[in-house]
Amino acid sequence: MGLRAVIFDLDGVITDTSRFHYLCWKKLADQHRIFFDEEFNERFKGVSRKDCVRMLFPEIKDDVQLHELAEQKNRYYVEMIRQITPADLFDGTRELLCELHEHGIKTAIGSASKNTLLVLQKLEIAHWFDAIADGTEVAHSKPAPDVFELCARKLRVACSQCVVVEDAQAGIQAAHAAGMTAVGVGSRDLLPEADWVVNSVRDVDLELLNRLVLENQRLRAGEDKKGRQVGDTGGDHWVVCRFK
Ligand code: B16
Ligand code: MG
Repeated sequence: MGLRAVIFDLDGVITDTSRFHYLCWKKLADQHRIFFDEEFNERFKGVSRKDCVRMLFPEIKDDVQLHELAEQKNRYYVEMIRQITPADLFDGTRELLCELHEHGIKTAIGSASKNTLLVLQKLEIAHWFDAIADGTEVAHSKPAPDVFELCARKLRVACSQCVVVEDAQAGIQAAHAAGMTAVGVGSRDLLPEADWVVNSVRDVDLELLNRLVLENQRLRAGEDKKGRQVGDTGGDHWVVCRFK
């Protein structure tokens, strides 16, 4: 019972690379005179490069052409992430990881990005995690549960004892599809399905994560078998009973 592992999304959760992804898609879209803005970009968060390029160019069916466009975007992105340094790690990440490790909680990175290792190397934090799973290792990207299930297998922890920290709606859905608890980083409007929403990792601590896992485990155990929404008591906290 209780929390045993925390899986962190990479882009947009522990560093601001989601901004870089946006700027690179925007550059590509502008070159092709396609409208692209931050609202449209929300749909790209947590989604594989291949799926993003299909969304940006829905009229193009030729795989070779789509692949070349995706490669172009990636060249822009790789160039941009060269500038990342350890100072680009979001505030609170190091402290949270230390707290988790001190209490024997395992940690992992679960990212859709095929550039995950490069970004972790630039941040100099790859060795802080017990496991890393990324877009190079899974067949289906978020909202499919694959990358988080792979993290759980690598950590040898049951999915029900994992919390995922995510900034993308696709990532929240992937966590839930894996049977994990999901903490959203961002706004409740954009992450309506998250079990809890925070502004940043600074607002996350062991006590919160443990409480959310226990709540979901109680729901799973059948305290509310009706599959209805269990609203809460106030604040911005509400739990969706998914375990029907
Ligand atoms: P790449 P995450 C995701 O990373 C990004 O949110 C998403 O915008 C990007 O398209 C995807 O990685 C693939 O990235 O082109 O580097 O393989 O949020 O799951 O850490
Ligand atoms: Mg993300």
